[in-house]
Order: sequence, then structure tokens, then C-alpha cells
Amino acid sequence: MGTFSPGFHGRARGLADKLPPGQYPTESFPVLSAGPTPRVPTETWTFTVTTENGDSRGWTWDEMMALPQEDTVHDIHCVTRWSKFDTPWRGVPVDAFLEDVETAADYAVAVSHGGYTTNLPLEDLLDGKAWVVHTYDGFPLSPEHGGPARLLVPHLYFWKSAKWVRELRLTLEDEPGFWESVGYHNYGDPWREQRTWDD
Ligand SMILES: Nc1nc2c(c(=O)[nH]1)N[C@H]1C(S)=C(S)[C@@H](COP(=O)(O)O)O[C@H]1N2
Ligand SMILES: [Mo]
Repeated sequence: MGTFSPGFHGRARGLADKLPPGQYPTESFPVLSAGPTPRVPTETWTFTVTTENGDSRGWTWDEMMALPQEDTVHDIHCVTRWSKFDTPWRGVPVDAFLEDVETAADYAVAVSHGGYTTNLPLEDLLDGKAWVVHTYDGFPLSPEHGGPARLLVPHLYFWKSAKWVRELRLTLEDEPGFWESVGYHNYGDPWREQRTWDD
């Protein structure tokens, strides 16, 4: 005990608290896209919530920007093992889009321009745990990182944060998305190292 100064001990514990098992921290912001980068103009951008009955509610860009906005800072964790600490975003909590939506769904599928999908329990999108973000570090989110707007679900591996998100489909049954269908873990908790089906 006596050989460690309180300052050293504090920093060491800080990293362990922030870095999930099997991850390494990076300063860069890698781009990981399964296909080409869609270019979605804000003039034609819409975001739609569709319920299990097929009812839907949609927002244009201006309507989305008129919703209450939040600045929010998070560590993000990619299943390819990089973690990036303290990433600063601005956007709309997913709660705002679901406020007036009547649903009995327990699950959601995020659907992106270009066809990417990812599934998650609806509750993982609620209570301030997920956002539709349009700004990164004070600048409009670049197309490579999912601009004009992407989902941000920082408590799960970053593949759950669908770039170029255009729809949330609420479902009664869990429906595996793009990566979840080919071997990635269905839930993807980085702290439990849920990388693949057998984790
Ligand atoms: N639409 C879409 N969203 C996506 C992906 C993708 O290929 N398409 N890749 C996912 C994966 S695996 C990761 S790690 C992050 C990468 O986001 P970044 O390119 O901004 O780092 O986006 C996720 N969201
Ligand atoms: Mo990823």
C-alpha cells in the first residue's frame, strides 16, 4: 500500500472503471461501416417510429431539431476492441420520440439508410440511455460517422449505435439485426464482454 501514492492509485482505478475487459483506449475515431456511406440531405431527412401495429409517427429534420436537445458525453466501445473516452454529442433523447407512441413492444430494430439494422430491447433506448445525435464535438456529424444523424447507445457495443438511422421499428418479438444474425451477441454489453453468440 505504502509504495503507491494516492494520485497513482486514483488514476489506475479510473482507467479500470472506464475500460471494459479486452478493450484498449484510443484517441482516434475509427470509421467502421459495412457498406458505402449514404449521403442523406437534411432537406429530405425523416425519422420514423413504427409500432407493432404498423402505426407510425415521423419527424422532419426541422421537427427533430425543434425537440428538446441534450449535450451528452460518453465512452464508446467497439467490439473490434477500441474504446474512445469522453466523446461529446448533441441530440435528442429517444424518449422524446416515444412519448406519444402507444405500444406493447418489448423490442426495437433500428433501421438505417443503406439497409443496416440492429436490434435491442426497447428499454435500452429509454430513460435517457439513448439518443438520436446530429452533432459531434460541436460540429455537424460527418457522413462517415453516421451524419446527418445516428443512434447513440453508449452502454452497449458501438455496433448498436446505428449510423444514418431512419426508423425505429417496435416489435413484440426480438428480431436479430445485421451483425446479430451472423454471430455478434444479441445484446452486446461491453462490461460482460458479450461479443459473439457464445459469450
Ligand atoms: N448504418 C450502419 N451503422 C453502423 C455500422 C454500419 O456498418 N452501418 N457499423 C457499426 C459499427 S460495427 C460500429 S463500431 C460503429 C462505428 O461508428 P463510427 O464509424 O462512427 O466509428 O457504427 C455502427 N453503426
Ligand atoms: Mo464495431
